[in-house]
Amino acid sequence: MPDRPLELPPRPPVPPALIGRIRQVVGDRGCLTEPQAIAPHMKDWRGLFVGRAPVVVKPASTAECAEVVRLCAEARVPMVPQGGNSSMAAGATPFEDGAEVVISTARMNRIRAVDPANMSLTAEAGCIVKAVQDAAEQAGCLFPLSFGGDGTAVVGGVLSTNAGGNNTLRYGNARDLVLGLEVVLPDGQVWDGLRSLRKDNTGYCLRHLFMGAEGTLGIITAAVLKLAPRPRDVQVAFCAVPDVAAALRLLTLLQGRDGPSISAFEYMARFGLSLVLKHVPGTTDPLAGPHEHYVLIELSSPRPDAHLKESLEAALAEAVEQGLVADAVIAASDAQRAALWKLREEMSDAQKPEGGSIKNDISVPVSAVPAFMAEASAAVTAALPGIRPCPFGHVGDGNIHFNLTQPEGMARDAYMAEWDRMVDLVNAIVRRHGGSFSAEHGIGRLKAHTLAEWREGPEIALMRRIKAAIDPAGLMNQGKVLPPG
Ligand code: 2HG
Ligand code: ZN
Repeated sequence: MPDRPLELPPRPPVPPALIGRIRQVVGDRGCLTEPQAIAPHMKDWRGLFVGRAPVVVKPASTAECAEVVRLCAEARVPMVPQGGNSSMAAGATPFEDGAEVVISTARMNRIRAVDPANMSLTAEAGCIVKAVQDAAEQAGCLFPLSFGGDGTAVVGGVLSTNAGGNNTLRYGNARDLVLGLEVVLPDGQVWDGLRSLRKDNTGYCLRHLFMGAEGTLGIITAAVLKLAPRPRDVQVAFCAVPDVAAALRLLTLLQGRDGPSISAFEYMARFGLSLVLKHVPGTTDPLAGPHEHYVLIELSSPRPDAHLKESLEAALAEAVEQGLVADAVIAASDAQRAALWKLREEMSDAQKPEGGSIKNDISVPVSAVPAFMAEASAAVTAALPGIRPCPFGHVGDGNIHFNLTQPEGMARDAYMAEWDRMVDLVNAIVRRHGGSFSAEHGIGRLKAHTLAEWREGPEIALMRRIKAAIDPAGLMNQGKVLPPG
């Protein structure tokens, strides 16, 4: 396991009197202290860290949340904001010393308003992303943020981490989908920035500070989200490509023919697909024989008569002629479309039964993906023979999950002890290509120490000054995002 101790002076335990005062605000339902009830909130989604806290608070409203934060701030007790607790970087898990109050947004889960004429929707932080997608659909619209974990992740969490997902190349990251925010600040004040304006040039754009801050600057309690027109023609193809460079040439070809219709362009290697086929019941290989590299393409349009199937068929025929596609299938029904997407979305879970997985959520310029993949595979294989690279992800926007499955037969703990060595090797290559060590999963506890190595000049100092200005007592999500010091 990666070793990420809290580099702070010892912190005092949470005073029992504070817990009593919090209980008066949120009631018994909102104040969990039973070990069984709080256990799920102590462990990060990846199972890398198990923390401890004497209480998990679940306010039912912004007013309750603000009062809880005010009480903690008054008592100088550190707080850990938590959404769906599905952070891939342990951004929402308390440390092991039991000195923090976990504040979960789970009960703040109302859709406050849907405004199809303004193409916006106002949701509270605890709304599951899938519920927002469903509410948008009922209004004849689309909430375009979509990823494998969207049935667990919640609005506050995806905005706090600026999540990406499968449709970034068309609709942007989470922060691009936000018009306004409501935030409980670290002293308990509420900033009501729930404006739903498309144009609003009124000074510094504060909402963007809280997105990507992973709860270190306050707790996002609600957001006005942008909607898009609901697609009525959606086509999905699953293609075998001879190599990663061909995948990119296929992307360029598609962009030239039908760029605005591309809503996803995802990469999978055979190894990852073979794990899905092996471990996920009900999955089958959609192509006749095995291939080393695959892409999943989705085209979509709000026009029911967009003829995307014909367009996709013509593009793929051209790609076959050019040697960019070896084999392909286009889904002929909703069920087939879902089955093809399942192969991609199960990629993460399918790695778990194979033992330890070291994850690199990296991005490089799209054009650099083939070189990055070749160099990174060679480097890790040379450093640890038998290691099994499992690259997949959002190649259309340059974000590759360069995951590394442990060698067969190696002890899991021994493999996980290689975490930093493997990640450093990969990151050195990412850096050479002008990429990022954290593309869409955030920094959390896992990568806080790395940030300092990657940000030079005034950047870290500026971040620290912003942190000090908004959270002068430094109580929000200590030890996450910003490197210690
Ligand atoms: C995905 O794209 C997620 O499926 C998870 O971002 C990636 O498990 C991972 O590394
Ligand atoms: Zn991803």
